Amino acid sequence: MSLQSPSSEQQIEMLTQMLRIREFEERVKRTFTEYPGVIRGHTHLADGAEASIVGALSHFKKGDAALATYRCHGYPLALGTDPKAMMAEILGRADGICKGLGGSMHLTDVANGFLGTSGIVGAGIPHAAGAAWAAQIRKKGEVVFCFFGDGASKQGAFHETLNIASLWKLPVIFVMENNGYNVVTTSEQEDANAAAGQPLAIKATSYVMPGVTVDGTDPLAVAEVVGHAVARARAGEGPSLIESKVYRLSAHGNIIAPPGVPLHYPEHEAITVFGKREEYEAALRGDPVPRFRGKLVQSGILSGAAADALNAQVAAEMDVAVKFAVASPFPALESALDNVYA
Ligand SMILES: Cc1ncc(C[n+]2csc(CCOP(=O)(O)OP(=O)(O)O)c2C)c(N)n1
Ligand SMILES: [Mg+2]
Repeated sequence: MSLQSPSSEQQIEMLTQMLRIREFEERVKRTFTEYPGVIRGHTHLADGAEASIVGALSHFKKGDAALATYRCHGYPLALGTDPKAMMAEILGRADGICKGLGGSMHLTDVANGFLGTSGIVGAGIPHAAGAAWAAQIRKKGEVVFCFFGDGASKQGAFHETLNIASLWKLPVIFVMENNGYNVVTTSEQEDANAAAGQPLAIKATSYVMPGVTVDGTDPLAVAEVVGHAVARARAGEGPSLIESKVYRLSAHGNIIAPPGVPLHYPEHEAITVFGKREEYEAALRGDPVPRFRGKLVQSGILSGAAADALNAQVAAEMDVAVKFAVASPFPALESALDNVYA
């Protein structure tokens, strides 16, 4: 089945979303030094994965759902969650999207189809199958986008879910974002010690579904393969597995510092821990955000001036989000047990 290529407007929208994600996360990073102590939990950034997130979610329609891991700021931003409410959530404030009770690792925005995230590696995968089962029962052609990391593909939950999703032909698209790292384990170590079979998309074969590896730094390439998987799922033909190859441009997560202690993200672990300066610098040269911007300018889809204006507009939007979040009050103490059911 042939897919329509994204129009110029759609490509500009993709770039806008990629820039918004990058700028938002730059603010998260900067907030650690500009407002020391205001972020009290862990944050995990997705810089390097913006093209994968935006390319995949370019097929999201109202009624669809998405779930992700703790590396989760990009998905709700791409789905329309207000960055002010997201930043307030990360700062644990009452105006946060989860009223300040979730923080960075537990962002949820059901109204926009973002069903949630988890700090437990692989936890969202069976949840996605549940949401897809509900969609199948509703019979409206809705699909579920399930994002997780390469490390999560070694969890039992991944294998059990792919099995049942295939058997029941659930409308779910499993997007494994392979960023080459699993906290302090590199791809090479994973390949040798933890992953029986490469590329990881080969796992799909065991569960009788399509499995494709794609360059996750190219939003158009991701949109193409995910588009086929979405069409298949909407047609009732079942799930697919996409291995989207990205690169983790930041450290695994921030280091939690006590309030008042200035904190910088360390130079990326690829250099400081693994001694992979060349690998890191090559990944920086292929940074998907400036690369896609350059591609649109070069092809005449966007003028240089329009691209600069877009950058400025997005930066201003995210400055407002930080100011809003910092000014937002903390939740009332009595709300601490709200939404606790057991
Ligand atoms: C069940 C479980 N086991 C171990 C951990 C510790 N842990 C946190 S992140 C992580 C790495 C996961 O790697 P990957 O799935 O590739 O995601 P990435 O962080 O690279 O996006 C691990 C092992 C955890 N949070 N949950
Ligand atoms: Mg990983």
